Amino acid sequence: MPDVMIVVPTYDEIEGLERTVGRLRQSVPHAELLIVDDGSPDGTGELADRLARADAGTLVIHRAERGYRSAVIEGMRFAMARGATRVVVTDADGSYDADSLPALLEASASGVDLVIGSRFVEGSDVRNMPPRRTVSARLGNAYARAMLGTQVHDLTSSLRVYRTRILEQIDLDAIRVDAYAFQIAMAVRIAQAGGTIAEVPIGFVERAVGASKMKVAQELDTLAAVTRWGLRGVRAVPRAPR
Ligand SMILES: Nc1nc2c(ncn2[C@@H]2O[C@H](COP(=O)(O)OP(=O)(O)OP(=O)(O)O)[C@@H](O)[C@H]2O)c(=O)[nH]1
Ligand SMILES: [Mg+2]
Repeated sequence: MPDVMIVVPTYDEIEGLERTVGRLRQSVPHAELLIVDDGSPDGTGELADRLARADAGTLVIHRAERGYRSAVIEGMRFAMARGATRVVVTDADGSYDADSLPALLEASASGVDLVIGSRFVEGSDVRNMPPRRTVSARLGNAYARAMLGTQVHDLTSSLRVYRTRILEQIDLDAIRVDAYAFQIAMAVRIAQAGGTIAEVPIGFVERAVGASKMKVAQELDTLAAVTRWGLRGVRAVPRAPR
């Protein structure tokens, strides 16, 4: 059984999926890769089946329901049931550089429960991010850091490596928020479960193909969730790494 499972949630990613999967498989050949597609109307699911037929290390789940959070959680559960010790989650659009993954896995192998591929730490290489997005991501992260009392600079990155031993201690069904707020909620839950969190610099290029599924509404939802949690005294202070 592979030690590492890469979970790639997809919705209408026909333009970028094959390249992204190819790069991930090349970068971390010992890992299995699971595509979780929610019945994409553009045929992403059929493309995923074709990729899986051609490569024993690529697997697919087709779901009738729709949603980033539930797709990621279903992928995490699949990985845990398969005996993986680490679950990578990343996007299908190729924004997160697959070549960054080995460094994240190294940090994870040293025992860190959540390794975040960070766009906002020394050494990261972010390209083509429109100023509006950079400003909202940086301001949003600064606000979340202040409200939740954490040091993490990129709470909303969707390239992450989770150790399954910490996922097993979290009630994943209790997380009701989605998109960026889901990323923050996972960091909060891991800190509350006594887990460790580290950030590793990555390469990031703003989506070049396909349409965005994340909208301004989700940024506002995230702001509202962080405000709610902060006022309620929720804190995301991870255990210090040994
Ligand atoms: N299975 C599934 N995947 C989804 C859903 N919504 C988004 N995704 C996937 O989640 C990943 C992140 O979505 P993106 O649209 O890239 O979000 P983003 O990176 O914030 O925004 P962009 O600037 O457009 O790249 C992509 O791989 C999407 O295909 C969904 O409802 N179901
Ligand atoms: Mg993206």
